[in-house]
Amino acid sequence: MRIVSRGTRGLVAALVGAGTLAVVGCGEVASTQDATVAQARQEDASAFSQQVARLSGAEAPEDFVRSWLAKESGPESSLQSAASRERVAQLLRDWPVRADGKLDLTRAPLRLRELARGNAVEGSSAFNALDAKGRPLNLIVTAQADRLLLEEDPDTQAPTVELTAPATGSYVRATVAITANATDDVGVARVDFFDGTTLLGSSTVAPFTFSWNTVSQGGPHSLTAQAFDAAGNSGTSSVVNVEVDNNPPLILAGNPRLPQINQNYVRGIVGASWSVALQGGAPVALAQVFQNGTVLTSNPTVSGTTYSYSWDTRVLGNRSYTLGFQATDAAGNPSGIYNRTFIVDNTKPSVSTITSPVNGAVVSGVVTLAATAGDSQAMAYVVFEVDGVWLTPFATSYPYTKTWDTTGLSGTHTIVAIAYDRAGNDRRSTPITVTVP
Ligand SMILES: [Ca+2]
Ligand SMILES: [Ca+2]
Ligand SMILES: [Ca+2]
Repeated sequence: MRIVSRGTRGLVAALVGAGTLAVVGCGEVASTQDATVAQARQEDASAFSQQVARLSGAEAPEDFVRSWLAKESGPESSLQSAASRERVAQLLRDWPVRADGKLDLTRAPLRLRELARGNAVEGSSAFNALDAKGRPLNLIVTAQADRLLLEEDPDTQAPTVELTAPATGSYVRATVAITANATDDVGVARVDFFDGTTLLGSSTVAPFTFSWNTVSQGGPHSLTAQAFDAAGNSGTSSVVNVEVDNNPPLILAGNPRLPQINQNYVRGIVGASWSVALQGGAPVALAQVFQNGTVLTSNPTVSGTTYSYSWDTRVLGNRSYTLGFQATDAAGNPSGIYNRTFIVDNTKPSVSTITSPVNGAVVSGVVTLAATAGDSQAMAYVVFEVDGVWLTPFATSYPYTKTWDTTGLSGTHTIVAIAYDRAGNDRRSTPITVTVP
Protein backbone atom coordinates (compact mmCIF):
# COMPACT_ATOMS: atom_id res chain seq x y z
CA MET A 1 0.00 0.00 0.00
CA ARG A 2 1.43 3.30 -0.99
CA ILE A 3 0.35 6.72 0.00
CA VAL A 4 -1.06 8.42 -3.06
CA SER A 5 0.03 11.83 -4.09
CA ARG A 6 -1.25 14.77 -2.11
CA GLY A 7 -3.19 16.16 -5.03
CA THR A 8 -4.87 12.88 -5.71
CA ARG A 9 -5.77 12.39 -2.09
CA GLY A 10 -7.43 15.76 -2.21
CA LEU A 11 -9.43 14.71 -5.21
CA VAL A 12 -10.53 11.49 -3.62
CA ALA A 13 -11.53 13.25 -0.47
CA ALA A 14 -13.48 15.68 -2.58
CA LEU A 15 -15.26 13.02 -4.57
CA VAL A 16 -16.05 11.12 -1.44
CA GLY A 17 -16.96 14.06 0.71
CA ALA A 18 -15.62 14.45 4.18
CA GLY A 19 -16.89 11.74 6.42
CA THR A 20 -19.23 10.19 3.88
CA LEU A 21 -17.10 7.15 3.39
CA ALA A 22 -14.77 7.09 6.31
CA VAL A 23 -12.67 4.32 4.89
CA VAL A 24 -11.61 6.52 2.03
CA GLY A 25 -9.26 9.44 2.28
CA CYS A 26 -6.38 7.82 4.05
CA GLY A 27 -3.87 5.82 2.13
CA GLU A 28 -2.14 4.40 5.17
CA VAL A 29 -4.09 1.20 5.35
CA ALA A 30 -2.41 -2.14 5.88
CA SER A 31 -3.07 -4.78 3.28
CA THR A 32 -3.73 -8.27 4.59
CA GLN A 33 -4.57 -11.55 2.98
CA ASP A 34 -7.56 -12.15 5.21
CA ALA A 35 -9.16 -8.75 4.94
CA THR A 36 -12.53 -8.19 6.50
CA VAL A 37 -15.30 -6.73 4.39
CA ALA A 38 -14.51 -3.28 5.73
CA GLN A 39 -10.89 -3.75 4.92
CA ALA A 40 -11.86 -4.90 1.45
CA ARG A 41 -13.73 -1.67 0.99
CA GLN A 42 -10.69 0.18 2.21
CA GLU A 43 -8.72 -1.63 -0.42
CA ASP A 44 -11.27 -0.66 -3.03
CA ALA A 45 -11.23 2.93 -1.97
CA SER A 46 -7.50 2.96 -1.94
CA ALA A 47 -7.43 1.41 -5.37
CA PHE A 48 -9.87 4.05 -6.49
CA SER A 49 -7.51 6.69 -5.19
CA GLN A 50 -4.67 5.20 -7.10
CA GLN A 51 -6.87 4.94 -10.17
CA VAL A 52 -7.65 8.61 -10.06
CA ALA A 53 -4.00 9.42 -9.55
CA ARG A 54 -3.08 7.34 -12.57
CA LEU A 55 -5.87 8.70 -14.71
CA SER A 56 -5.26 12.29 -13.80
CA GLY A 57 -1.74 11.97 -15.13
CA ALA A 58 -0.17 15.29 -15.81
CA GLU A 59 -3.43 17.07 -15.37
CA ALA A 60 -4.09 18.80 -12.13
CA PRO A 61 -6.91 16.96 -10.31
CA GLU A 62 -9.14 20.01 -10.64
CA ASP A 63 -8.75 19.97 -14.41
CA PHE A 64 -9.21 16.23 -14.47
CA VAL A 65 -12.47 16.38 -12.54
CA ARG A 66 -13.77 19.25 -14.60
CA SER A 67 -13.01 17.56 -17.93
CA TRP A 68 -14.32 14.21 -16.67
CA LEU A 69 -17.64 15.69 -15.65
CA ALA A 70 -17.82 17.81 -18.80
CA LYS A 71 -17.29 14.72 -20.94
CA GLU A 72 -19.92 12.72 -19.07
CA SER A 73 -22.50 15.47 -19.40
CA GLY A 74 -21.88 15.98 -23.10
CA PRO A 75 -22.41 14.08 -26.37
CA GLU A 76 -19.50 11.72 -25.65
CA SER A 77 -21.01 10.61 -22.38
CA SER A 78 -21.39 6.92 -21.66
CA LEU A 79 -24.70 7.75 -20.01
CA GLN A 80 -27.72 6.79 -22.08
CA SER A 81 -30.40 9.00 -20.59
CA ALA A 82 -30.53 12.73 -20.99
CA ALA A 83 -31.67 12.91 -17.37
CA SER A 84 -28.49 11.27 -16.16
CA ARG A 85 -26.32 13.51 -18.34
CA GLU A 86 -28.18 16.50 -16.95
CA ARG A 87 -27.47 15.26 -13.44
CA VAL A 88 -23.76 15.26 -14.23
CA ALA A 89 -24.03 18.69 -15.81
CA GLN A 90 -25.75 19.85 -12.65
CA LEU A 91 -22.90 18.40 -10.58
CA LEU A 92 -20.48 20.50 -12.57
CA ARG A 93 -22.63 23.59 -12.11
CA ASP A 94 -23.03 22.89 -8.41
CA TRP A 95 -19.38 22.34 -7.70
CA PRO A 96 -18.15 25.14 -5.46
CA VAL A 97 -15.25 27.17 -6.80
CA ARG A 98 -12.46 28.89 -4.97
CA ALA A 99 -11.50 32.51 -5.31
CA ASP A 100 -9.19 31.63 -8.19
CA GLY A 101 -12.07 30.04 -10.13
CA LYS A 102 -10.76 26.50 -9.67
CA LEU A 103 -13.10 23.78 -8.40
CA ASP A 104 -12.93 23.55 -4.64
CA LEU A 105 -12.13 19.86 -4.36
CA THR A 106 -12.69 19.88 -0.62
CA ARG A 107 -16.37 20.67 -1.13
CA ALA A 108 -17.64 18.14 -3.61
CA PRO A 109 -21.30 17.93 -4.62
CA LEU A 110 -20.63 14.34 -5.71
CA ARG A 111 -20.24 11.92 -2.83
CA LEU A 112 -19.52 8.23 -2.99
CA ARG A 113 -21.76 5.98 -1.00
CA GLU A 114 -21.30 2.29 -0.39
CA LEU A 115 -19.38 0.01 -2.66
CA ALA A 116 -21.76 -1.24 -5.33
CA ARG A 117 -19.59 -4.03 -6.75
CA GLY A 118 -16.07 -5.06 -7.57
CA ASN A 119 -12.90 -4.95 -5.54
CA ALA A 120 -9.27 -4.23 -5.81
CA VAL A 121 -8.49 -7.74 -6.96
CA GLU A 122 -10.83 -7.35 -9.91
CA GLY A 123 -9.33 -3.97 -10.67
CA SER A 124 -12.77 -2.37 -10.83
CA SER A 125 -14.54 -0.68 -7.96
CA ALA A 126 -18.02 0.77 -8.33
CA PHE A 127 -19.61 3.14 -5.85
CA ASN A 128 -23.13 4.45 -5.58
CA ALA A 129 -23.14 8.21 -5.63
CA LEU A 130 -25.00 10.90 -3.73
CA ASP A 131 -25.49 14.53 -4.53
CA ALA A 132 -24.49 17.30 -2.15
CA LYS A 133 -27.74 16.99 -0.20
CA GLY A 134 -27.27 13.26 0.25
CA ARG A 135 -29.86 12.22 -2.32
CA PRO A 136 -29.11 9.19 -4.50
CA LEU A 137 -27.86 10.28 -7.89
CA ASN A 138 -28.84 7.14 -9.76
CA LEU A 139 -25.26 7.05 -10.97
CA ILE A 140 -22.46 4.61 -10.27
CA VAL A 141 -18.85 5.78 -10.26
CA THR A 142 -16.59 3.00 -11.44
CA ALA A 143 -12.82 3.00 -11.35
CA GLN A 144 -11.36 0.52 -13.76
CA ALA A 145 -7.75 -0.23 -14.56
CA ASP A 146 -7.46 2.55 -17.09
CA ARG A 147 -10.68 4.48 -16.87
CA LEU A 148 -12.93 6.31 -14.51
CA LEU A 149 -16.55 5.76 -15.57
CA LEU A 150 -19.98 7.02 -14.76
CA GLU A 151 -22.74 4.48 -15.28
CA GLU A 152 -26.44 4.70 -14.91
CA ASP A 153 -27.87 2.62 -12.12
CA PRO A 154 -30.93 1.10 -13.72
CA ASP A 155 -34.09 2.12 -11.88
CA THR A 156 -37.20 0.17 -12.78
CA GLN A 157 -39.23 0.66 -9.63
CA ALA A 158 -41.96 3.30 -9.77
CA PRO A 159 -42.42 5.81 -6.96
CA THR A 160 -45.41 5.57 -4.66
CA VAL A 161 -47.41 8.68 -3.85
CA GLU A 162 -50.42 9.62 -1.76
CA LEU A 163 -52.10 12.95 -1.20
CA THR A 164 -51.92 13.94 2.46
CA ALA A 165 -53.94 17.16 2.12
CA PRO A 166 -56.66 18.16 1.62
CA ALA A 167 -58.67 15.32 3.12
CA THR A 168 -61.01 13.48 0.83
CA GLY A 169 -64.61 14.60 1.23
CA SER A 170 -63.58 17.98 2.56
CA TYR A 171 -64.81 21.40 1.52
CA VAL A 172 -62.13 23.84 0.50
CA ARG A 173 -61.88 27.49 -0.37
CA ALA A 174 -59.46 30.18 -1.51
CA THR A 175 -55.88 28.91 -1.91
CA VAL A 176 -55.50 25.27 -0.91
CA ALA A 177 -52.19 23.56 -0.16
CA ILE A 178 -52.27 20.21 -1.97
CA THR A 179 -49.60 18.07 -0.34
CA ALA A 180 -48.24 14.70 -1.41
CA ASN A 181 -46.07 12.15 0.31
CA ALA A 182 -43.95 10.44 -2.36
CA THR A 183 -41.24 7.84 -1.98
CA ASP A 184 -38.98 6.01 -4.41
CA ASP A 185 -36.25 3.42 -4.14
CA VAL A 186 -33.78 5.84 -5.73
CA GLY A 187 -35.32 9.28 -5.46
CA VAL A 188 -38.42 11.24 -6.39
CA ALA A 189 -37.61 13.68 -9.16
CA ARG A 190 -40.98 15.39 -9.48
CA VAL A 191 -44.58 15.28 -8.36
CA ASP A 192 -47.33 16.53 -10.68
CA PHE A 193 -50.67 17.60 -9.22
CA PHE A 194 -53.87 17.09 -11.21
CA ASP A 195 -57.44 18.30 -10.98
CA GLY A 196 -59.16 15.57 -13.01
CA THR A 197 -56.98 15.43 -16.11
CA THR A 198 -55.83 19.03 -15.81
CA LEU A 199 -52.26 19.50 -14.66
CA LEU A 200 -52.31 22.07 -11.88
CA GLY A 201 -48.58 22.24 -11.26
CA SER A 202 -45.47 20.39 -10.20
CA SER A 203 -43.09 20.21 -7.30
CA THR A 204 -39.53 18.93 -7.38
CA VAL A 205 -38.63 19.33 -3.73
CA ALA A 206 -40.05 17.57 -0.70
CA PRO A 207 -42.36 18.22 0.99
CA PHE A 208 -44.17 18.09 -2.34
CA THR A 209 -46.91 20.67 -2.37
CA PHE A 210 -48.83 22.94 -4.69
CA SER A 211 -50.88 26.03 -3.87
CA TRP A 212 -54.18 25.65 -5.69
CA ASN A 213 -56.18 28.81 -6.23
CA THR A 214 -59.83 27.70 -6.15
CA VAL A 215 -61.46 31.11 -6.38
CA SER A 216 -63.08 30.41 -9.77
CA GLN A 217 -63.36 26.64 -9.26
CA GLY A 218 -66.63 26.10 -7.39
CA GLY A 219 -68.07 22.59 -7.15
CA PRO A 220 -66.67 19.06 -6.91
CA HIS A 221 -63.11 18.26 -7.94
CA SER A 222 -61.03 15.08 -8.10
CA LEU A 223 -57.40 15.58 -7.14
CA THR A 224 -54.51 13.22 -7.81
CA ALA A 225 -50.74 13.34 -7.69
CA GLN A 226 -48.31 11.58 -9.99
CA ALA A 227 -44.73 11.05 -8.85
CA PHE A 228 -41.78 10.46 -11.15
CA ASP A 229 -38.27 9.21 -10.48
CA ALA A 230 -35.30 10.32 -12.54
CA ALA A 231 -35.63 7.27 -14.78
CA GLY A 232 -39.15 8.28 -15.75
CA ASN A 233 -41.00 5.66 -13.73
CA SER A 234 -44.20 7.06 -12.29
CA GLY A 235 -46.86 6.20 -9.74
CA THR A 236 -50.26 7.82 -9.27
CA SER A 237 -52.04 8.47 -6.01
CA SER A 238 -55.58 7.47 -5.19
CA VAL A 239 -58.20 10.14 -5.88
CA VAL A 240 -59.06 12.76 -3.30
CA ASN A 241 -62.51 14.24 -3.85
CA VAL A 242 -63.13 17.73 -2.54
CA GLU A 243 -65.78 20.37 -3.04
CA VAL A 244 -64.81 23.97 -3.63
CA ASP A 245 -67.03 26.59 -2.01
CA ASN A 246 -65.90 30.19 -1.88
CA ASN A 247 -69.24 31.74 -0.96
CA PRO A 248 -70.14 32.68 2.62
CA PRO A 249 -73.59 31.95 4.04
CA LEU A 250 -76.16 34.75 4.03
CA ILE A 251 -77.86 35.65 7.32
CA LEU A 252 -81.43 36.86 7.59
CA ALA A 253 -82.87 38.13 10.83
CA GLY A 254 -85.68 36.25 12.53
CA ASN A 255 -87.16 36.88 15.98
CA PRO A 256 -87.75 39.02 17.88
CA ARG A 257 -90.00 40.85 15.45
CA LEU A 258 -90.98 43.77 17.64
CA PRO A 259 -94.07 45.93 17.08
CA GLN A 260 -93.34 49.54 16.27
CA ILE A 261 -94.35 50.72 19.73
CA ASN A 262 -91.51 48.71 21.23
CA GLN A 263 -88.99 50.24 18.87
CA ASN A 264 -86.01 48.02 19.86
CA TYR A 265 -86.63 47.76 23.59
CA VAL A 266 -86.64 44.25 25.04
CA ARG A 267 -86.93 42.65 28.46
CA GLY A 268 -86.79 39.27 30.13
CA ILE A 269 -85.80 36.26 28.06
CA VAL A 270 -85.70 37.21 24.42
CA GLY A 271 -86.16 34.47 21.85
CA ALA A 272 -83.75 35.53 19.16
CA SER A 273 -83.42 33.70 15.86
CA TRP A 274 -81.77 33.97 12.49
CA SER A 275 -82.14 32.06 9.26
CA VAL A 276 -79.16 31.04 7.17
CA ALA A 277 -79.16 30.86 3.39
CA LEU A 278 -76.30 28.64 2.23
CA GLN A 279 -74.37 29.63 -0.85
CA GLY A 280 -72.31 26.85 -2.43
CA GLY A 281 -72.32 23.24 -1.29
CA ALA A 282 -70.73 23.50 2.14
CA PRO A 283 -73.04 23.20 5.15
CA VAL A 284 -72.76 25.38 8.23
CA ALA A 285 -69.85 24.23 10.35
CA LEU A 286 -69.91 26.92 13.02
CA ALA A 287 -72.72 29.17 14.22
CA GLN A 288 -72.04 31.78 16.89
CA VAL A 289 -74.13 34.29 18.80
CA PHE A 290 -72.40 37.44 20.01
CA GLN A 291 -73.28 40.09 22.56
CA ASN A 292 -71.33 43.28 22.01
CA GLY A 293 -68.79 41.24 20.05
CA THR A 294 -68.27 38.59 22.71
CA VAL A 295 -69.34 35.03 21.97
CA LEU A 296 -72.42 34.05 23.97
CA THR A 297 -72.64 30.59 22.47
CA SER A 298 -71.18 28.52 19.68
CA ASN A 299 -74.00 26.04 19.99
CA PRO A 300 -77.32 27.77 19.28
CA THR A 301 -80.40 25.64 18.78
CA VAL A 302 -80.81 24.72 15.14
CA SER A 303 -83.88 23.57 13.28
CA GLY A 304 -83.52 23.33 9.53
CA THR A 305 -81.96 26.61 8.48
CA THR A 306 -83.13 28.51 11.58
CA TYR A 307 -80.78 29.11 14.49
CA SER A 308 -82.22 30.36 17.77
CA TYR A 309 -80.98 31.46 21.15
CA SER A 310 -82.75 32.37 24.39
CA TRP A 311 -81.12 35.63 25.35
CA ASP A 312 -81.60 36.21 29.08
CA THR A 313 -81.54 39.97 29.56
CA ARG A 314 -82.56 39.78 33.21
CA VAL A 315 -78.93 39.60 34.27
CA LEU A 316 -78.02 42.64 32.22
CA GLY A 317 -78.07 46.33 33.02
CA ASN A 318 -80.63 48.55 31.31
CA ARG A 319 -78.80 49.85 28.30
CA SER A 320 -78.10 49.22 24.61
CA TYR A 321 -76.58 45.97 23.36
CA THR A 322 -75.74 44.51 19.99
CA LEU A 323 -76.83 40.93 19.46
CA GLY A 324 -74.88 39.38 16.61
CA PHE A 325 -74.92 36.14 14.67
CA GLN A 326 -72.37 34.63 12.35
CA ALA A 327 -72.29 31.36 10.40
CA THR A 328 -69.15 29.85 8.89
CA ASP A 329 -69.47 27.09 6.33
CA ALA A 330 -67.44 23.88 6.26
CA ALA A 331 -65.13 25.34 3.63
CA GLY A 332 -64.24 28.12 6.06
CA ASN A 333 -66.22 30.98 4.52
CA PRO A 334 -67.55 33.20 7.32
CA SER A 335 -70.67 35.28 6.87
CA GLY A 336 -70.57 38.83 8.08
CA ILE A 337 -71.67 39.24 11.69
CA TYR A 338 -75.36 40.10 11.49
CA ASN A 339 -75.81 42.63 14.29
CA ARG A 340 -79.07 43.96 15.72
CA THR A 341 -79.20 46.61 18.40
CA PHE A 342 -81.55 46.14 21.36
CA ILE A 343 -82.11 48.27 24.43
CA VAL A 344 -82.66 46.20 27.52
CA ASP A 345 -85.21 47.52 30.03
CA ASN A 346 -86.25 45.23 32.85
CA THR A 347 -87.49 48.02 35.16
CA LYS A 348 -91.09 49.09 35.63
CA PRO A 349 -92.04 52.70 34.89
CA SER A 350 -91.08 54.85 37.84
CA VAL A 351 -94.30 56.84 38.08
CA SER A 352 -97.97 56.28 37.34
CA THR A 353 -100.38 58.68 39.06
CA ILE A 354 -103.86 59.87 38.11
CA THR A 355 -103.86 63.67 38.33
CA SER A 356 -107.45 64.27 37.23
CA PRO A 357 -110.14 63.77 38.39
CA VAL A 358 -109.31 63.57 42.07
CA ASN A 359 -110.23 60.57 44.14
CA GLY A 360 -113.90 60.80 45.29
CA ALA A 361 -114.94 63.38 42.69
CA VAL A 362 -118.44 63.63 41.26
CA VAL A 363 -118.22 63.85 37.45
CA SER A 364 -120.62 64.04 34.53
CA GLY A 365 -120.68 64.44 30.78
CA VAL A 366 -117.41 64.03 28.90
CA VAL A 367 -114.59 63.82 31.44
CA THR A 368 -110.87 64.22 30.68
CA LEU A 369 -108.78 61.63 32.53
CA ALA A 370 -105.14 62.67 33.05
CA ALA A 371 -102.10 60.91 34.48
CA THR A 372 -98.44 61.51 35.12
CA ALA A 373 -96.13 58.67 34.08
CA GLY A 374 -92.40 58.25 33.61
CA ASP A 375 -89.73 55.64 32.95
CA SER A 376 -85.98 55.56 33.35
CA GLN A 377 -85.66 54.36 29.75
CA ALA A 378 -88.59 55.24 27.52
CA MET A 379 -92.34 55.45 28.00
CA ALA A 380 -94.64 53.87 25.44
CA TYR A 381 -98.19 54.72 26.51
CA VAL A 382 -100.67 55.01 29.36
CA VAL A 383 -103.82 52.91 29.50
CA PHE A 384 -106.82 54.26 31.42
CA GLU A 385 -108.77 51.38 32.91
CA VAL A 386 -112.37 52.04 34.04
CA ASP A 387 -113.94 49.26 36.06
CA GLY A 388 -111.42 46.79 34.56
CA VAL A 389 -112.05 47.81 30.96
CA TRP A 390 -109.35 49.56 28.92
CA LEU A 391 -110.25 52.73 27.05
CA THR A 392 -108.80 52.81 23.55
CA PRO A 393 -106.85 54.12 21.81
CA PHE A 394 -104.14 54.50 24.43
CA ALA A 395 -102.50 57.79 25.37
CA THR A 396 -99.12 57.63 23.68
CA SER A 397 -97.69 61.06 24.43
CA TYR A 398 -97.26 63.40 27.33
CA PRO A 399 -99.46 64.82 28.83
CA TYR A 400 -101.26 61.47 29.04
CA THR A 401 -104.96 62.16 28.75
CA LYS A 402 -108.07 60.34 27.63
CA THR A 403 -111.69 61.51 27.32
CA TRP A 404 -114.35 59.41 29.00
CA ASP A 405 -118.03 59.90 28.16
CA THR A 406 -119.99 59.19 31.33
CA THR A 407 -123.38 59.61 29.71
CA GLY A 408 -125.74 56.94 31.03
CA LEU A 409 -123.09 55.54 33.43
CA SER A 410 -124.67 56.62 36.72
CA GLY A 411 -122.93 55.07 39.69
CA THR A 412 -119.52 54.70 41.27
CA HIS A 413 -116.54 53.79 39.04
CA THR A 414 -112.95 52.72 39.73
CA ILE A 415 -110.23 54.19 37.49
CA VAL A 416 -106.60 53.05 37.21
CA ALA A 417 -103.83 54.48 34.97
CA ILE A 418 -101.38 51.82 33.73
CA ALA A 419 -98.03 53.11 32.46
CA TYR A 420 -96.19 50.94 29.93
CA ASP A 421 -92.57 51.42 28.92
CA ARG A 422 -91.22 50.47 25.47
CA ALA A 423 -90.09 47.07 26.66
CA GLY A 424 -93.58 46.23 27.96
CA ASN A 425 -93.04 46.68 31.70
CA ASP A 426 -96.09 48.23 33.41
CA ARG A 427 -96.93 50.08 36.61
CA ARG A 428 -100.50 50.50 37.88
CA SER A 429 -101.49 53.71 39.62
CA THR A 430 -103.33 53.85 42.92
CA PRO A 431 -107.00 53.44 41.94
CA ILE A 432 -109.41 56.36 42.31
CA THR A 433 -113.17 56.20 42.54
CA VAL A 434 -115.54 58.72 41.03
CA THR A 435 -119.31 59.00 41.10
CA VAL A 436 -121.54 59.78 38.13
CA PRO A 437 -124.90 61.15 39.35
CA1 LIG B 1 -37.49 4.31 -8.78
CA1 LIG C 1 -70.63 28.42 1.09
CA1 LIG D 1 -88.44 50.75 32.16
